[in-house]
Order: sequence, then structure tokens, then C-alpha cells
Amino acid sequence: MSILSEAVQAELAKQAIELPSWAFGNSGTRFKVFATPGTPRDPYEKIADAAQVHRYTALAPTVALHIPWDRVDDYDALKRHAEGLGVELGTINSNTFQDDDYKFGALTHEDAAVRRKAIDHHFECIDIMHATGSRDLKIWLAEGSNYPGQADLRGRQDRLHESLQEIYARLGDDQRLVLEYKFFEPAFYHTDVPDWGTSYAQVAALGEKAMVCLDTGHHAPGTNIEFIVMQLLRLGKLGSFDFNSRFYADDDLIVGAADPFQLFRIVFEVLRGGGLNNPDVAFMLDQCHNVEDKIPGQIRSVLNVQEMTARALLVDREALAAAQRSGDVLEANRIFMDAFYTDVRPALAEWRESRGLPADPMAAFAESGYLAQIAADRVGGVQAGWGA
Ligand code: LRH
Ligand code: MN
Ligand code: MN
Repeated sequence: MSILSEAVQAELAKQAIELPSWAFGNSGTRFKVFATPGTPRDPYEKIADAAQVHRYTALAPTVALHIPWDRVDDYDALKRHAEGLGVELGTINSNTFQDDDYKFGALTHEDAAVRRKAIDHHFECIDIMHATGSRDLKIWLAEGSNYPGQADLRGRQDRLHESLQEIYARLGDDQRLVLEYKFFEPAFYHTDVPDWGTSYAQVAALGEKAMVCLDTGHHAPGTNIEFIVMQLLRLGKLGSFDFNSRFYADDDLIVGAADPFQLFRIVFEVLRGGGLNNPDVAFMLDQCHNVEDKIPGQIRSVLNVQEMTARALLVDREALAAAQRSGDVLEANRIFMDAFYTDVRPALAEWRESRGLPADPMAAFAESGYLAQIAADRVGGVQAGWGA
């Protein structure tokens, strides 16, 4: 008998993790971008690579796009291309961080003409969402200042509200806006949406279709992220995750790599708050693979999320609640840790096989020869990268 009960298996079978198109392009640090042979040359090829992840794991049915990186002439054709490969297009990410006009802000800029341009960019994203059938518009703003006194902090919050209101008003009935926060970078003194409280305050002022996006790499070291997850779920305002892991700052490493226990604790609060497989919460990756192969990097990532989800589902929540009620500190902690320390990998491999999937998706993909094939096929042209 498997350690994964029928109920646990049913939850795992519903799990869906969205992949970022930009994870398949070349990326790096400000020091060097190492190119990978076979890197996609356009959004069509990024989606083809993402579809491989779903093919071997059945965990990644959607792909998020970033505009303008994934701008194409015909979004309907892109949608059909994705569907033909067994995946769908997901969240549309806006981008106001690579244009000279936005040096001092986009949605918060002092100049109404610059704000207009940034708002219009979001209108374009909403038009794309209509064509792709996407529900969510994800907004991350690289806005802030580097020196005390440089900017009018309060005026910028007010302008942010006004700009977001215009974008929000343009959403269709079934569309949502998710506002991502990040405590620093590229600005180093102040950031206009630095934390969940600011994101919450801004989206709460907009209405029901506006939610918070929590990127796990966007907090100060030592932040209790699972507490924020709990609070946003409690408030009904957790719209999406950008999963990744970090040792120092916004490292964008493979989720679960730097701190598997943190991922376990986050997923546990997701379960506790009714967030797992709840359509109101989108689980996305936001990662970059600078030195490792990108498709296996994404396969490893979704498997890490699945593994920690299985472990979190093993927590005996009734026994835990009883220990908490009776003030049995050590017993409560033991119950929690017992689940975390359970090796679910053999049971997951068996369960995958029972569903017609490879027991070891990493090995199956490696054996497929896909990487050698794309390295041979995709010669010439410009390789797409983070920002291209
Ligand atoms: C910002 C961020 C945001 C962007 C992505 C490329 O650090 O997390 O989600 O869209 O990186
Ligand atoms: Mn992000
Ligand atoms: Mn980030």
C-alpha cells in the first residue's frame, strides 16, 4: 500500500504549475550570459520547450508570457500552437522595466505622458489576454528611487493608485490583475510596491478582481513567508505565486533548491488556507537557469513542488490541532517534522507509473534526445534571452 492515500493522490492529480516562457531563454547575471545550444529563437519555440515539461510530468499545463519579450503578430496562432502541443497560454506579464522613458517610473511617473504610455502598455496586455484566453495580468513594477529626497514617496503612491484604477477598469469580467511586490532592486532606497502590505492596500482599493502576487524571492532574508501566505489567504487576496528559491537576494534559482523546508512550510499554509487546487490561486514558477539546462531545470522545479506538496499533505492535521490545543509544543513540532522528513519519492514514482507517466521524468527526458535535437535544429537566428 502506498504511503499516499487516495485522497492525497486525488489532490496531487489536480496540481497544476504554470511555467514562465522566459525560463527557456538565455539568462544570466550582469557579469555574463552563457548561451545554451538549442535555446529558443522565438515564443513558439519557448512554448514547444515548455510543453516537454508537461509531457513528462503532467504538472505544467500552462505557460506564462512576458510582453514585449513574447510579442507576436498573431496571438491566436500562438494559442493554437500551444494547444497543439498539449498546453495552454496563461498569465500575461507586463514589462515597464526596459524602456528609457521609465527611468524615473512608469505608473508612478511625475509626467502624465509617461504614465499614459505605461497604462497603454497594460491595455495592450489586456488585449492580448482576450486573444490568448488568459485570465491574469501580472504587474511587477521596477519603480522607486536610489537616494533619500529623490522622490515624493506619497505622491507616487497616489499616482500608482490612479494608474492601476485605469488598468483595472479595462479588465474583462473574467480577468484579474495581480500586483507583485519586491522589497528592492532595481531601486535601492525605496521601491513603490515593496511588500505585501502595500500590494494589498493597492489591490484592496481596486476591487475584487485585483489580488496580490507573492514571489518567494522578493523578501528580506529571514522573512517568514508562510505567515504572509497565511494572511493573504485569510484575507482572500492571494492571487498567485512566483516560485523560485534564493540564498541571498532575488536569485531566481530552482524552487525548493535553497530551502526545501521553507517550500514545505509554504505549501502547508497553502493547504491549511484552502489554496491548493483552488482556482483563485495560480502557482507559477519565476526562475532563470543561468548555468544548467533549462528544460530539465523546469522539470526538476515542478517535481520539487510536487514532492513538497505530497509531504505537506501527509501532515496529520487533526493530531497537530490536538497537540496545538493542548499546548504540547514538542508533539506539535514532531507531527509537523515527521511529515517533512518522509521520503515520498518512491511512492510518487510508483504513482506516476500507474498514471502512464515515467517514474523518473528527468531520466525519461534525458533519454528522449530532445536537447540534442534542438541544438541541431535551432542554428542561426537570434536566440531568445531574458529580455529578448
Ligand atoms: C521581478 C520579477 C517579475 C518579473 C520577472 C522577470 O524581479 O520577479 O516577476 O516579471 O522577475
Ligand atoms: Mn516574479
Ligand atoms: Mn523577481
